[in-house]
Formats: sequence, structure tokens, C-alpha cells
Amino acid sequence: MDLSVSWLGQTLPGCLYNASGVMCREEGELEAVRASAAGAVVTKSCTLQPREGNPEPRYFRTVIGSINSMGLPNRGFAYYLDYARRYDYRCGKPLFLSLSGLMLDDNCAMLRGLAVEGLPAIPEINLSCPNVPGKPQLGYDFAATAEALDAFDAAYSGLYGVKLPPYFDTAHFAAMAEILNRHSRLAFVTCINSIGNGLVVDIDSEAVVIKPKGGLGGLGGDYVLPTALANVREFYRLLPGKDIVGCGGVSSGREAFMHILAGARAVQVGTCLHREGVGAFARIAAELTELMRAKGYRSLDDFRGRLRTL
Ligand code: RRO
Repeated sequence: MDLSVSWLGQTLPGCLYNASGVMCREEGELEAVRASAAGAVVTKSCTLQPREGNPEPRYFRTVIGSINSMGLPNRGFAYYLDYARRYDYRCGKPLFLSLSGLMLDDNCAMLRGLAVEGLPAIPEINLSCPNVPGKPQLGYDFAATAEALDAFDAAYSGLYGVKLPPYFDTAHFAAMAEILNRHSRLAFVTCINSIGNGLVVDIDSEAVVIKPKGGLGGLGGDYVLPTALANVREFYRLLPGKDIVGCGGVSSGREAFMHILAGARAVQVGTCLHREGVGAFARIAAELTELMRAKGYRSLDDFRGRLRTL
């Protein structure tokens, strides 16, 4: 069975990798992902300067998913750039650098910093962090997103991607797609970041479960699967020539299959990876392989995007 993926001019050995934020803040975690059955590696979203993030508790696992308000804890751009300098690109697993500057100039400075190095690492610019108090998600401000993409094009001459927040209205899919389609070097979009500002309530204590923002945080896991699939599907239809990376609610081969059927070129794993560790990649890949075998598919190209409508 062939789970390899042709993408960004190379062949990834597998279609699964980590969602930014999970198992990717420290070099040891990044190397554990690289050494696993993952087909690529993405770093924790970084800012120009290191950040501690929000006060604990800031991540909580529920029976069917997760809520987080991490607040962008990261080691700072220089740390991940240094990792990118030393990364073993010959392993065939592309390295994505997730960038989440606190303002547009910071993102452009990081893009320029990456450009001068001439490294094969690929930026995934995060337009959708829901958890920094006072900083709205850029992807919900269409004019600001349009301005940001123009600035990214000026700051960086290579291919790049963006991580989008979930959208919930067909008019918003269309408006965002129209903006994204203006940028030919925007090669991929990752759908979706967590569903922002959910609230998990504990009945026993009659309290919220995370401390920042009065308990509000981004939802992941089973809560978000249908929303993630809708975003993958709509952007797959609306962004011809660009690739969609599916992210949201993948905990077995079945959800990975659904994302690819909806149009995903590669699939990220977040909440499940946090719960299970890097062994999740081999397990999900084996389940996807078995499902494909049962259906008579030999490669991901056999069914990518071929979701049927009624
Ligand atoms: O660090 C976080 O709180 C965080 C980020 Br940057 C993000 O993009 N998505 C998320 O759920 N948490």
C-alpha cells in the first residue's frame, strides 16, 4: 500500500504529521516526530521573542476532545530557525516552520529571516491563534488578511502556506478564497485551527477547566471533525491549484480517510497526538492502509477529493 504524497516538489513518505502546537515546542519533541511514522514535521507557532504563554492550567482533555488556551508559549523564532539549519532534510520529511507573529511586521521579519538563510524549510503562517488576549484571529478580518498576504509576498519569495481558522458561512468561504487566490506563491492552506473560544464546564466543581480567559479556549478532537471536513472540502473546491492540509478530529484511519476524500493532500494530528504520543502516526497509517485495502484503493490519489454528493 502506498501512503506517500507528492507535494511541494517532493515525495513525502507518509500523509500524516503533527498539528502545530503538539509535540513540537522543544527540539527533542520535533526529533521524535521526525523519527516516527510521520511524513513531515511542523514546529510550534513562534513569535519573534520567546514566550511563556498563559497561566496553567491551560490544556484540558475531555472524553471527546480538548480545550486549550496555551497563549503561544514558544522558544522564539531564533530557536526554530536554528533547528531548521540543522534539520536533516535528506530524511525526505519536509520541515514546516509555523510563524505567529504578534503583529504583521513580526511575521514579515521572520519571513525575511528565513529567506536570507535559503533553507528548504517551508513557512506555515498562523492566521488563527485564538488565545492571545487582546489579539483577534487575523483570519476573521478579511481586509487585514488581504493586507498581510500582500506583505508576505513582499517579504518572502518562496512557497508558503497559511493556517486558517474554521469558517462557518458559505459567504466567508467565498470571500476568503477570493483573497487567497490572488497569491500564487501561497501553495497550501491548513484547515482548521481549533474552534476558538469554546467553554468546557465541569459539573462536579461547577467550574471551568482551564484558567486563562475565564475558561474560554480553542476546541480540538471529535468536537471539530465535521467543521474541519467542511473547511477542507470548501477550500478544496474554491482553491484550484493550491493544496489543502486537513487538521481536526483525526484519531483513526477513518477520519484521515474522510479528510483525504474531502480533498486533503496531507493530514495533521493534534489532540490525538497529545493523548497518545508519536505512536499514533503508525497506528493511524495502519488503519488507513487497511481501510484502503478493503475498498480496493492503492494510493491516496485514487480517492483524494472524490467525495460524492447526493
Ligand atoms: O498557543 C496557543 O494557544 C494556540 C495557538 Br498559537 C493556535 O494557533 N491554536 C491553538 O489552539 N492554541
